[in-house]
Amino acid sequence: MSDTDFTTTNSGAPVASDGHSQTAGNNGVIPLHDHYLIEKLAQFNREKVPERIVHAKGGGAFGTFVTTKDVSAYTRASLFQPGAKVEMLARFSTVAGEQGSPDTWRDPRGFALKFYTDEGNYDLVGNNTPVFFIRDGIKFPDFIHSQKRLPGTHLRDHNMQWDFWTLTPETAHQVTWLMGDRGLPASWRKMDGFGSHTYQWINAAGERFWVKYHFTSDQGKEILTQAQADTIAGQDADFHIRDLSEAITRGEFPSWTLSVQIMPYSDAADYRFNPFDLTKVWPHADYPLIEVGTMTLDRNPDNYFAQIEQAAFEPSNFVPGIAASPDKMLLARIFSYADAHRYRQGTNYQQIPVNQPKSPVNTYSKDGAMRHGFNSPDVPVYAPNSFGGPHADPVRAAEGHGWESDGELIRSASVLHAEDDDFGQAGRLVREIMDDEQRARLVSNIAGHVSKVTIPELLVRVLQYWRNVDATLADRIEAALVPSFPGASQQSKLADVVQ
Ligand code: HDE
Repeated sequence: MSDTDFTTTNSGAPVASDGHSQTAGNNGVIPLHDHYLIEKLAQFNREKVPERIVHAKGGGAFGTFVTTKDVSAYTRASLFQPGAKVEMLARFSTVAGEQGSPDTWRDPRGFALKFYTDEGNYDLVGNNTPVFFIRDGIKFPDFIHSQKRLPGTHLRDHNMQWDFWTLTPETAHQVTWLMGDRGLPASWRKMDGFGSHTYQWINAAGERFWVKYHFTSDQGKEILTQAQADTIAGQDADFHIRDLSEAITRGEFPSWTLSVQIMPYSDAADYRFNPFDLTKVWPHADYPLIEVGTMTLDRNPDNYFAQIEQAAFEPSNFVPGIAASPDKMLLARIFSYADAHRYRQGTNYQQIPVNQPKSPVNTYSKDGAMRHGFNSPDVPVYAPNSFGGPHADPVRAAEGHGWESDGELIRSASVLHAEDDDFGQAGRLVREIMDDEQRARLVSNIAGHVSKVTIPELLVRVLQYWRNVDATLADRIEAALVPSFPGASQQSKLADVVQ
């Protein structure tokens, strides 16, 4: 008998039965000291950690990133040096659905990456869209509340969603992406990923650049129509998890080509719109894509809970040569993710194997629940010290110089650049980027979603929201909505009917 053939308690002691509680004779009482019965039931009650408040439903895999080009002129980060190869983890997810919700609901997709570099873990936690709904993190809880469930009925509500979106016009660009094809990828393998924010790269000479990340699927892009997605949602809630896992099992390893847009540090001040506004993209004509390398996923997790449910991605995990930017959303996220992990998994979440760096950890942190890694006993747990403990090395950290921050404390929208608006890029996306078929699906998707709005004055606001994006698009949406609203006709404007 091998040493894995017999059942044990969690403490390793062999157990007498897998199927019988201990009783005093037949039909006798169960003694309190049947601790194996108690251990099994108590462990069962504690199998869950709080699910992610957003991006709860997801899946992922391990792989490698290889830098195939030379971008050392822009960053000293070791993982982006020519020829560098690092292990990594990716997790893909929906945003609003709880655990168990269908993978094929319309939603942006999380595109979370953890690179186990020799300078510590670098986490790039993005989405499959290059922008986001809002540009200030203080609105994030409100935004998510409006996308999830009503407090009374616990039901999702289209009135709530459109109420928030139409009262927050900065959402228009991302809502256009969401209602378009990007909202329903056919497979995580066949969608692009983006860092979304503007980040900062610092090269070995200490020069700073602004950077945006683009991961282009080498499998191409494939989408679902709303009807296909609805059917799949009813047949297989785990459609995307299954697709990724089975592809890797078949040896079909998905890969993405990483390219970056680089903006010289000094361009930001006079650029035509705020380059740190997360609701905007940088036109490629202004800052073309520069190829960096390839990310390949080639290993499924051995244990979903241990390695994916417990994976802790955080935008605060920078490495030397990569830093934050004035993007208010990024700055808010830098607080929020580690806070979420401490809540979900406890203070020593970075000691869980999937979150452990593969580079040395020389911290003065100690103790705390579930600690199992610790410094050798002759290393002091305080600094400064005269007993050979680690000391900070600003040259190695290469924190860069951040950016100029000065002035009174204010609460206001960022300083207006000439093209700081809410609808311009959404309109260009519809008119210049989408083709006819994509525009037709966009109209149908929006009309399908808006047809569930039941408040007339909100419906008028929704029509104006889309008119601000593009008048032709609004006309088409209005025409597509007529059948959903009795009394409206092609002649009588929908807006007149619902007044
Ligand atoms: Fe998140 N987000 N987020 N988010 N987000 C979380 O962290 C948050 C935002 C994204 O696979 C949470 O571990 C704030 C933008 C992904 O584990 C939480 C703001 C983008 C994932 C959180 C944002 C994202 C999360 C929930 C506004 C794309 C899943 C659990 C400032 C650029 C990562 C957790 C994974 C998860 C906070 C906005 C992407 C609550 C405060 C913008 C892919 O901490």
